[in-house]
Amino acid sequence: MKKSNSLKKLRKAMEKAQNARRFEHTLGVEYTAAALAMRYDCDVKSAQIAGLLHDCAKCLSDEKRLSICEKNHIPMTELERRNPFLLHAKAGAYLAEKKYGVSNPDILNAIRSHTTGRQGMSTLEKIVFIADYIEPGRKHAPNLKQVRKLAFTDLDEALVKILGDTLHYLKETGGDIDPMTEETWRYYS
Ligand code: DGI
Ligand code: FE
Ligand code: FE
Repeated sequence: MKKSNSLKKLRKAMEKAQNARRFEHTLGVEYTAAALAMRYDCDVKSAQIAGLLHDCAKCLSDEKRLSICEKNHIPMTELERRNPFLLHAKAGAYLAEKKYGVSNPDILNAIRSHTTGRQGMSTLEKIVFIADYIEPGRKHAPNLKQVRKLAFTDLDEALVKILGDTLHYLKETGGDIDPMTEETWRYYS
């Protein structure tokens, strides 16, 4: 698969790597990221590649995600070890580079930061983070209608709203909050 990051090949690869529902989500993120890239003068193909690959490690087992990170000396926090689903972002960035032949660091960063965000995100990183949340297949997030409109009006405001709603949801459900999610929210608020 190396060096073969044409969109068609990547779509085929994701169809194989993911279950049907996740693959639908992947396609939704691909074209939503493309639309946001058009709106915000970002490279459209990069947005498509990042959208297609952002969840490439989502359908692996937790053991596999942990072993990818361990073997390749990717630093993990205690919280990530306790919630290895969070590692699908870091492991995904690794696979995007080594297995799917992506070398553009902005695309790799967008995959790596797509769940918690981070300080100083690029426009592409914000686009993928937001597209992940608003793509048409998402149905249950609060304020979805408002956030979808906001995404095409003000990228940073949309980012803050999504992070705020996610933190609120995690507090309500008692989910372990990654300090990175709070840090990103604080940074952009
Ligand atoms: O992989 P997806 O489901 O498409 O989307 P995602 O990678 O953004 O993951 C979404 C989930 O991640 C959602 O249920 C909220 C959760 N999440 C985001 N930040 C944190 C978090 N979960 C925990 N436990 N802690 C966080 O800080
Ligand atoms: Fe994800
Ligand atoms: Fe996703």
